[in-house]
Amino acid sequence: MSRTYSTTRRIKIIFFIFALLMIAGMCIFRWIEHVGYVQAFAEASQKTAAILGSEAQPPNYPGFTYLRKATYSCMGITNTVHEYQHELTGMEFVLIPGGTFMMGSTVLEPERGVDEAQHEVTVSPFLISKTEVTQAMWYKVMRSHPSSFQGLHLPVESITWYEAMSFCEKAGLTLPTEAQWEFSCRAWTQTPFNLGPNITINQVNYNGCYPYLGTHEELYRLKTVPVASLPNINGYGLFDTHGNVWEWCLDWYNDYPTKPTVDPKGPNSGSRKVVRGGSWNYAALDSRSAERCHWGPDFRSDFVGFRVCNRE
Ligand SMILES: [Ca+2]
Ligand SMILES: [Ca+2]
Repeated sequence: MSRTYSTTRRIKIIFFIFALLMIAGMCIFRWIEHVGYVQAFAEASQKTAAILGSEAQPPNYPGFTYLRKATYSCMGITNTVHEYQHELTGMEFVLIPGGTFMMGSTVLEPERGVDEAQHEVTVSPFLISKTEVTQAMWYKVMRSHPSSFQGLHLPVESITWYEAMSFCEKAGLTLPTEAQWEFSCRAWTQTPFNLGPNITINQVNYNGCYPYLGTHEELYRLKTVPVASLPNINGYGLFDTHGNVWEWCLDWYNDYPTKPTVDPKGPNSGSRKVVRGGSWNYAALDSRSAERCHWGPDFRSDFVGFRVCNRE
């Protein structure tokens, strides 16, 4: 009896040690992976800063007037960019210098989605609007008032992906690709938000009943707010990349590629278009820089709008 018992016990101990070793091994692997991502970000950031620093003359973009050189700092990262005004709409754009970054969330990010696997992406320079498209801008181009919450400086919403594309066609613009959206949102940060590891309801218009990693109730505004009215400017001078309205992207939704890509535009076909950035009625976790959501291109709601980019 005692021999049987001690054999069983020995097996249990061996199994326990084996399990401990497995867990320790996984932790070390995840840690090494995380450190690798941090280094990749830092190297890419330095390269891009060097490229921009060597560029004396701002490039010309047809349909845009050059405004100024501007410097923005966020999370200890400083970016100097050129800014332009779109002549037809009057909207201000930032020239995002482009570069190579790790798109997606790190394995250590709380509340991350399974579709946010980190992968290396290179984006070429592009112009992106500093704010979501407002109702005033929409009216200027489309001569209609489709939004549920009415106000000229509120973001336009209740427009389908097709209607957003129709606005773009008429204005000589386009939607950002998902990669362009995340690159300009992050501005080289790798924290869950471009403002840091967390956000507050005073900075971002999300559903305050569901703060990120929080248990206490916060303010819930129940509506959109005027664009650029909350202190959430990011390291590239963009407002409301977190919250207010979700933003349509150009891409069909699908799993990310696993290999490094250059200027990815998503799959050739699909049934749902990517939206990014969360909104006034979604939890703070949905505002994370890496968060991906998707709806059919004919979906319409008072929490989905868009921002715009220049055409190539
Ligand atoms: Ca937004
Ligand atoms: Ca998601």
